[in-house]
Amino acid sequence: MNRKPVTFIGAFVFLMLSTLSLHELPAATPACYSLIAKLKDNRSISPGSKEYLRQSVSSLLSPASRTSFLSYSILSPAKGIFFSESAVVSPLDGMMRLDFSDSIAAAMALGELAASGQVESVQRNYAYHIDGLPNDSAFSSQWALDRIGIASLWKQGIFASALPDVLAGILDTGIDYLHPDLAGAIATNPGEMGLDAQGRDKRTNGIDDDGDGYVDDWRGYDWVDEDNDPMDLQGHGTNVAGIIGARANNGIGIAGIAPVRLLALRAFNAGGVGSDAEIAPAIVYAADHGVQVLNMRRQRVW
Ligand SMILES: [Ca+2]
Ligand SMILES: [Ca+2]
Ligand SMILES: [Ca+2]
Repeated sequence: MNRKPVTFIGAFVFLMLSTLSLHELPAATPACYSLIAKLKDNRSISPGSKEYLRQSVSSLLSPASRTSFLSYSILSPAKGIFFSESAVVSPLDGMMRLDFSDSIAAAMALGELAASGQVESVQRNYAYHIDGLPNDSAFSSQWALDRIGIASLWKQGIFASALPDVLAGILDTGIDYLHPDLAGAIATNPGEMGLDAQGRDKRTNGIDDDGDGYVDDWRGYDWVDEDNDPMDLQGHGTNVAGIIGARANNGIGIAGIAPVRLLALRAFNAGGVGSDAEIAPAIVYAADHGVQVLNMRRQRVW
C-alpha cells in the first residue's frame, strides 16, 4: 500500500491537534466530583466480590470522606470478568471511577488514597468540552483543504485507491451514521456481524460475539450511554467526520479529505462534555480495533 496518504492524514490531524491545543483552565476552577483510581491488589480479589472492592476503597478513606463516597464503576469493558485471572489484560483493568458527593470530598479522598500506599494510581476524573468549530462546515473544510494543498493530491488520484484501507477513529460526540455523505464511510466490526450459531443476527443478539467486552458493537460504541449506538446528538462529531471522510464526488454536501473508514467513538454527550472515564476506554478500544489515526480535540473544563 502506498504509505504517503497515511502519513499525510496523520500530519493533518496532528496539525489540527497542535493548533487547537488542549488548554487547562485556572487552578481556581471547581474540582470534579469523581476520581479515577486503581488499587494495588485488584488482581488478588476473588471472583464476584465486588462488595469487597467497595469496602477496600472505603477502608482507605477518613470517616468524613467515607460518608461522601457514593458509588464506583469499573472502566474496563469486561466488567463481569474483571476479577478473573483469565481476564484479558487491558490498560483499563482495575481502573475505577469513584464518585463523591462534592468536589471537596473528592479532593480529600484523592489525598487520602494517594497517601495510603494501597493504590497504583489515583487522579481526578477530569472533564473536557469538545473544541468548537465554525458553524459553517463548508468554510472550515475549505480552509483546511487550502492549507494542506489537497487539490494536487486529488488530481494525482492518490486517495481513491489507497485510503479505504485506513481506519480513522472519531473520538467525539458520535457520528450521524445515517447521514448520506457518511453512511458509506462508517467502519463496521466484522466480529459482530453475520449470523451466530443459532442463526441470529450478531448485531442484535445481545451477545459480545467477538469477546472485546462490548455487546453488539458492530458500528462503534457509545461510552456516554454505555450502549452500541454512537449516534451523534450534538453535531460536532458528524462535522469532524465529514471534514475527514465525507464521500467526494457524490453530489451531496462537502468533499472530505479522503475516503477513509470512520470509526464512531462517542465519549462526549449532547452538551459536548466528556470525562476521562469515557475517553480512556474509547482510546483503548480504538487501539484494540486497529485505528491508525485518532482524531480528538478537547479542552478541560474542570
Ligand atoms: Ca463485541
Ligand atoms: Ca452481538
Ligand atoms: Ca447511544
